Amino acid sequence: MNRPLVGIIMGSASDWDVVKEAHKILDEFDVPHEYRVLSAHRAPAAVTEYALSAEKRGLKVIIGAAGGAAHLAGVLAAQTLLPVLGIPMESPALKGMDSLLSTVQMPAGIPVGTLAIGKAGAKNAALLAIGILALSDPKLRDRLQLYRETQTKSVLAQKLEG
Ligand code: RP5
Repeated sequence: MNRPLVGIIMGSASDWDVVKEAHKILDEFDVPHEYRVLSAHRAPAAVTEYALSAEKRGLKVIIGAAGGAAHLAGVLAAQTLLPVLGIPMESPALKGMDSLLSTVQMPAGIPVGTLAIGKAGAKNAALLAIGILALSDPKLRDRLQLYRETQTKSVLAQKLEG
């Protein structure tokens, strides 16, 4: 098994149904990746250990997914120079607006590349991670191009019943 290039961290196993959309896309592109539950408030020391060791372990991008006062991606980003992408979970109380704002509204100095709330964000986080890796991997870039072309063809082939 190749060393993982992308690390997906989520705040709870209850996020997995959404976050696995990112895992499925990375699988589809054969991008070695790992995924695990680590919480910034329930397991802060483990989040720190993960972030501090990520670059040395060969990771290139980290995806952080959390809901509520979702500071997980920001806490990861604060402790690594790797690019961190954030997926706000759709929380029951505020439909993910809480997660979105607490992920996207990072004060200047520590960026988190925040994607959309929920499954669209999970898919796009994986695609953005692939885009970052593709900058130095021409074969991966070709696959990303093919993915886009296939997507375009499928949109143009859509038929509406009238
Ligand atoms: C966050 O709290 C998690 O990312 C999850 O979205 C939310 C609720 O977690 P559970 O109470 O379902 O474990 O930390």
